[in-house]
Amino acid sequence: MYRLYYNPGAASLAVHWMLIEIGAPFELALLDFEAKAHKAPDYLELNPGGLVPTLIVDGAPVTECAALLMLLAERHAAAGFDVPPGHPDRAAYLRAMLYLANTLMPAFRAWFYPDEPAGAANADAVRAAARARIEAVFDRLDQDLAGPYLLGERVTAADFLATMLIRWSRNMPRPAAEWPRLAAYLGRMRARPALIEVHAREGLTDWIGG
Ligand SMILES: N[C@@H](CCC(=O)N[C@@H](CS)C(=O)NCC(=O)O)C(=O)O
Repeated sequence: MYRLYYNPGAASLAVHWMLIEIGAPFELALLDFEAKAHKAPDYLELNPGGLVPTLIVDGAPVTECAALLMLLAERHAAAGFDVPPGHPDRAAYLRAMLYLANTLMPAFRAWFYPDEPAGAANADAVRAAARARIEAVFDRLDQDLAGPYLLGERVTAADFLATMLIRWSRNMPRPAAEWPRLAAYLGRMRARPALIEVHAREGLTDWIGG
């Protein structure tokens, strides 16, 4: 039984979504960000950065959204989301996961927490730079889309990460859906029943329900 520490719509969403897709038994632990539950000592023992997600796997905490997606895909390979060593798409898979985690995720961090890098006085400049970086990634994803899904004909762990990150652009000046191939891609991903289900379970009503 897995246990997922989450906050609605946060970086835990992709993990929650994959847990539903693979049909693994899990329980949820909601962290109230307003109450700073993610900075409480008992949670910091699990996740010293005070971030979500944390997934308890075989009794031990594992952090980092991208790592968790790859781990779950590998542990539940029958669900078909893994790209194992030796597979022809392996290099593209590793590249996609690390590119999204290293490039797009930190840019969103800067967009949503613009005071962090250089204080409130520089928040506008940080946001502008973050927006430019995010839009440059969307240019590239739009160009690189290898088929109906990120790596081609089938959904992999990379699609969970990409879709969650893309969702975060929904209220930005240029949401990802303004890129034509990304819009078609999102149409396919957003039709997945488990993505609709995770929105319902996390009480999210925009983007999918709205
Ligand atoms: N690199 C981490 C980033 C996680 C992250 O930034 N989570 C955000 C929510 S999307 C968070 O916990 N924010 C609360 C905070 O920073 O206090 C991961 O991929 O798991």
